[in-house]
Amino acid sequence: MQNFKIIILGPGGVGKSALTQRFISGNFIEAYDPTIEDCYLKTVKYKNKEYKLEILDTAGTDQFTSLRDVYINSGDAFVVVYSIDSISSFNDIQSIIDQICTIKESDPSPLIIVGNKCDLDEDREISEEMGEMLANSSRCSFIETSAKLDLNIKEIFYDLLSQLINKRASMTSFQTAYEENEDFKSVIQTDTATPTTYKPKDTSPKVVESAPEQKHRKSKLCEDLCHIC
Ligand SMILES: Nc1nc2c(ncn2[C@@H]2O[C@H](COP(=O)(O)OP(=O)(O)O)[C@@H](O)[C@H]2O)c(=O)[nH]1
Ligand SMILES: [Mg+2]
Repeated sequence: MQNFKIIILGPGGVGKSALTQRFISGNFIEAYDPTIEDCYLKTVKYKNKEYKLEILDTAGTDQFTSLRDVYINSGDAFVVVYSIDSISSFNDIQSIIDQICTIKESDPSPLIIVGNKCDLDEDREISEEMGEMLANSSRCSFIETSAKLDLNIKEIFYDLLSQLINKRASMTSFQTAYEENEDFKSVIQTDTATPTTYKPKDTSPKVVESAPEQKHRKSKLCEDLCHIC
């Protein structure tokens, strides 16, 4: 079974833990604990194949930002979250995206920008168009979500999963072609996964809930960083 590590990044209080919990357990957390930093495992079914997702919910508070390099290095895909009712959270995510680009050598994909708390429309400070523009300029996907209303949460992970599968497949076909024919290197065009902008709708494939794996588990990364878990 293929295994992918997804890192959830963003400033404190935007709903990273709430959307992670919503995806893992289906529950919404009202309480705010800025220090929570956990790894979760979930097996999902996508196009008749099973994949294991390791999801790292980072704390995102200022004193921990130096750890971001470590997380980004270890990640296969990234969810960068702001809150639609907070312009400062939107401004803060640009530096996170820049950091991912630097570490991943200008190719941040697969990455999805998430505008969470879209249920708070009356307090909205960031329009959907602003989120889309940032995603277009960063060449990544974009989605607005509500962890509270369970809106578009699965779509975050299925967007990344489809990009991850495409990326790994194109890398494998490139590798095979390269091994078979040296000249192929100069002509091959790799398929890059297409970033997507979502409108709310629920067409996601079924999630296979694998009971023992849903429990919090200390990953290798967690073990390395266990002083903060
Ligand atoms: N209205 C609303 N509140 C949310 C939503 N997601 C999270 N929250 C609340 O925002 C606060 C911070 O959420 P949390 O997940 O702990 O933020 P984190 O620091 O980014 O992990 C908590 O009180 C959550 O209940 C949402 O979609 N809508
Ligand atoms: Mg949190």
